[in-house]
Formats: sequence, C-alpha cells, structure tokens
Amino acid sequence: MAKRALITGITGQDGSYLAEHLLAEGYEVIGVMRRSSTVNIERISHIQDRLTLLSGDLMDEVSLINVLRDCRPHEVYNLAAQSFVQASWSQPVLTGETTALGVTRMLDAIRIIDPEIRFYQASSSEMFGRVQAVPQDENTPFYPRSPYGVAKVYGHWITVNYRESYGLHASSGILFNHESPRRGLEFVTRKVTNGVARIKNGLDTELRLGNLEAHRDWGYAADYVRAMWAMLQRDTPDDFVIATGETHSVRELCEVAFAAAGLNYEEFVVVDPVFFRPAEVDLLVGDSSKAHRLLGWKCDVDFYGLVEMMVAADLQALQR
Ligand code: NAP
Ligand code: F7E
Repeated sequence: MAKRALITGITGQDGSYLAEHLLAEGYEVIGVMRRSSTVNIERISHIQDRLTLLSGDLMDEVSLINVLRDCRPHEVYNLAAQSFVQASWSQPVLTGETTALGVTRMLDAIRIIDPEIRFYQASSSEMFGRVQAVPQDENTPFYPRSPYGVAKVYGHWITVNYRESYGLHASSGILFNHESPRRGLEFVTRKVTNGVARIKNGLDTELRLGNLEAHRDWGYAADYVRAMWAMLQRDTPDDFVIATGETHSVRELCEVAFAAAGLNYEEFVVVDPVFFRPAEVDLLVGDSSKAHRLLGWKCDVDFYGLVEMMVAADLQALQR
C-alpha cells in the first residue's frame, strides 16, 4: 500500500517541489489549500491530476482535524506560513497566528487524530537573526530579528516540545534560503532575476533594491525538499540545519545575475530606502554537517548554478 503524505502550503514554492519528490517516491499526496477567490495552483498545475487537494487553513483547527480525519496520512509536512519577512512588520499578528500558532493547531490535530503521524516543521535560518556564531548549526542560539523570525522560533520550540511532551515523531528542518524559478517575485533572488529579464527585453530601465550588503546562504529548493523527506524516514525525530555552507551578498547576486544576461548591474540597480528593513539579518551561513552525516544529504546546485538557472527561466518566460 502506498504511503500517504499531507502537505500544507502545497501551492507555494517548496510545496510544489516536495509534492513532485513524494510522487516520485511512490506516495499518495494530499495538499491542503486555503480558500481564495481565484484558483491559485500555478506551481502545481503540471501534477494536479496526481494530487488530492483539500480545503483547510492553519488559522482554523477544525479544518485541520477534518482533513486529517478524511485522509489519514502517514506523514504531514507543515510548509504553510506567512513567509515574507518584510510583510511580517506590517502584519505581525497575522504572521504570529499563521507561522507560530498554526504549528500548534496542526500538532494538536495530529494528537487528536493519530499521534503516530510523522510531522515535519518548516523552520528557518531567520531564527538565527543577529547571529551568535559563524557558521550556524543546530546548537547556535536563536536571536530573531523580525516578527517572522520570532514566529518561527515559536514554531520550532513547540515542535520540540510536542516531541518531548507527547512522544510525537516531530522534526524541525532549519532551512537556509532556498530559491528556484518558482520563487515568489517579492523575494530578492527572483526580484533580481525577473528584473534582469525585463531589462534585457527593454521592459524596464532600472531595478530598485534595498540593502545590497546583506549576506545569505542561498541554495536550490528542489535539493532542500529531499532533506525534509529524509528527516521523516529516520526512526528518531530530530532537528537539522540544511544549507550550502557558502554565503554571498545581495550585491554579488546582482553581479552574477546581470552578467548571466550580458549586463553590468551597476548601470541598472538603484538603492531605494523603501526596501530596507526595520532590523536586518546581516550574515547567514549554515553548517549542515549533521545532515550530511545522518541523512546522507548534500546539495547538487550551487549559488552560481542557481542564479544562472533562474535568469534563464525568467528570460524564457518573457519570450513565451
Ligand atoms: P511560499 O512560497 O510563500 O508558500 C507559503 C504557502 O503557505 C502557500 O502555499 C500559502 O498559500 C500557504 N499559506 C499561507 N497562509 C496559510 C494559511 N493560513 N493556511 C494555509 N495555508 C497558508 O513559501 P516557501 O518558500 O514555499 O516556504 C515554505 C515554508 O518554508 C514556509 O513555512 C517558510 O516560512 C519556510 N521557509 C522557507 C525558506 C525559503 O527560503 N524558501 C527557508 C526557510 C523556511 P497561498 O498560495 O494561498 O498563499
Ligand atoms: O531577502 C535583502 C533583504 O526577502 C534577502 C524567506 O524565504 O528566507 C527568506 O527570507 C535579503 C534581505 O529573503 C531587497 O534585506 C535587498 O537581507 O529574499 P528575501 P529573507 O528575508 O532572507 C528565509 C530563510 C525564510 O525563512 C523566509 O521565509 O535581501 N534585500 N533588497 C531585499 N529583499 C527583498 N525581498 N527585496 C529587495 O528589494
């Protein structure tokens, strides 16, 4: 009998790649979608006929209980969240309700329906914020710098707490930034690669960005979802840092992305204070040696391969 996996956030970047990965592993895949006034399945339309899509919302515990009761999954991947850091300052309470308390709602729903369900929580390197060590690993203390980071710290610790309190098979993946051609347009990598494609095609003449000196450890989303799955295949639940181990600045991102289209970023990038944040995370770089050792995980695509892939995809999309 095929194993059943349930994914919250299936319409998002990671949800789409994880669904592809689980289908390839022979799973029956159920996706939870919140109601919206328009259909929002662009990222999963190519696999839609192989998925079961059910209605549910992290704000509404009864909807989660009903979904679990109806489909009785073996594994739950909680990817849903208000995931845009900048928006978390303008909607801090909504971010807390979804990104923090939503985790407790799902964990309680699991306890009620079937405590044997294995659970994955999408934790984040934003929890490290003002970093207390370089590089960051599973033992680095948290110091979040945004309402989003604070909410993710809650989600992480409630996952650990339900594991310790109730013996749930609950794991937390502390994932560093991961990107792809399916990344939302508001995140800096996609904003830059889409901007490059628009400038190359004469649709824009400049690209307005915020802090060019922030450093991130950027990997490829399709590599990272393999780690999520691997965590739930272990006998023992645990926490893992998933990262490339390399850090690059937003400025370098611009340099590489514009160069991939034969352009010089200095001629097009304009620094605009509107895109600066009230508090910044200056430097992230992860140490995933625990994941290498215990999950056999490593990434296949590096920063340069990732940026070139995203620029090529955005150029192709505009040509279409
Ligand atoms: P994303 O593209 O923004 O997707 C977020 C998903 O959450 C969407 O499917 C969204 O649905 C859904 N969602 C939002 N609020 C919801 C609610 N109240 N109820 C049900 N679903 C809701 O994010 P992503 O990049 O795939 O990231 C996946 C997860 O990993 C998130 O939890 C994020 O915080 C975390 N994370 C991401 C990264 C990264 O670099 N990508 C790194 C570390 C952790 P709609 O389509 O309806 O909006
Ligand atoms: O910003 C700087 C910005 O919005 C990266 C989410 O997936 O990863 C993501 O969060 C950096 C920041 O991602 C612009 O100030 C400069 O330093 O692409 P971002 P993020 O905030 O790191 C973590 C791991 C998550 O968990 C989150 O869910 O880029 N930056 N200029 C800019 N950022 C944006 N968005 N737009 C700019 O114009």
